[in-house]
Amino acid sequence: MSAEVDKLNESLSINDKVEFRLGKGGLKKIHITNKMSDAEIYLHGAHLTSYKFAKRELIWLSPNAEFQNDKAIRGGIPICWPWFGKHPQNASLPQHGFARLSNFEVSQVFEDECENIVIILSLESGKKPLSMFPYQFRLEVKFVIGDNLEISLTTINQGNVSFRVTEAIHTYFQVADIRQTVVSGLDKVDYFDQLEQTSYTHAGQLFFIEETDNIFNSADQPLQIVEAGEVLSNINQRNANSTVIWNPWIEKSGVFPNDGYLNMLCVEAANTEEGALVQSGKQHTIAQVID
Ligand code: TA6
Repeated sequence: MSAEVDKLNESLSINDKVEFRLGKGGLKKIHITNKMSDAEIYLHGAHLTSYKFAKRELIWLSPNAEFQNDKAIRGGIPICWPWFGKHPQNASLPQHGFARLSNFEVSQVFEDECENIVIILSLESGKKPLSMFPYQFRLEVKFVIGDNLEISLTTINQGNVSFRVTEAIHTYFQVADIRQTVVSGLDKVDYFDQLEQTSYTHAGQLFFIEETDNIFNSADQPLQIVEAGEVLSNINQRNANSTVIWNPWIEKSGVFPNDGYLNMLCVEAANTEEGALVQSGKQHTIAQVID
């Protein structure tokens, strides 16, 4: 495995800025250091596990996260694709799709004109059983790492028939105490409460006193995570019909450590329900930008 890491470093590393390393569980990862930010991305799942701006960590990763080829990493930024949640027809298929369980190839690594580091990881249909998703596709996950973090998923339809995907950039934000945290930008926005299976219209800021699993209709409006009066993150999304907000609270926090639910909040750019249509020969991109 370290020979593979050496090979990646020979062809794609950038001096003092981008280095391939052997990460936890022997999985390959990319370490990025920029002027103001540092990040870490595993090729398994194209999964970002850390983004620090001015040394402050913005992303929550479970201290109990498992790093194995056949498991999704808990925390960080899982990529849910080509379906979000349960598969609509076949419940035996993995929740949130197979991207977060797949090993991605490194397509491009470069520094752009604004000194951002750009990493593009890809996954192609040839590597996946047709029974999972019977279409010819290429998925590109692009990370632009600089004074903010931009993540985009581009679904490219390489076949002769159109298909739909549902998807999410399932970001786990780090907070000190979820009970002191609010999300603003959702006033008067309709949402579907997944726990009650009922639709509502939200009013004011969103605060957290219990398990929350809501799918908000999105007009790609800007959002903010604010804790005890301090803005922790500004979040913008593009081409997403939904924003999913999730905290499992105590009983459902599963592999989280004790009280881990207090330190995290998922705010996800997503295409849920009918998802996104990708016509033959065309592509679709969803993005989330965090600063
Ligand atoms: O995005 C919210 C959600 O779909 C929740 O319903 C919850 O199940 C969560 O994702 C985590 O899913 P996971 O498969 O990673 O345990």
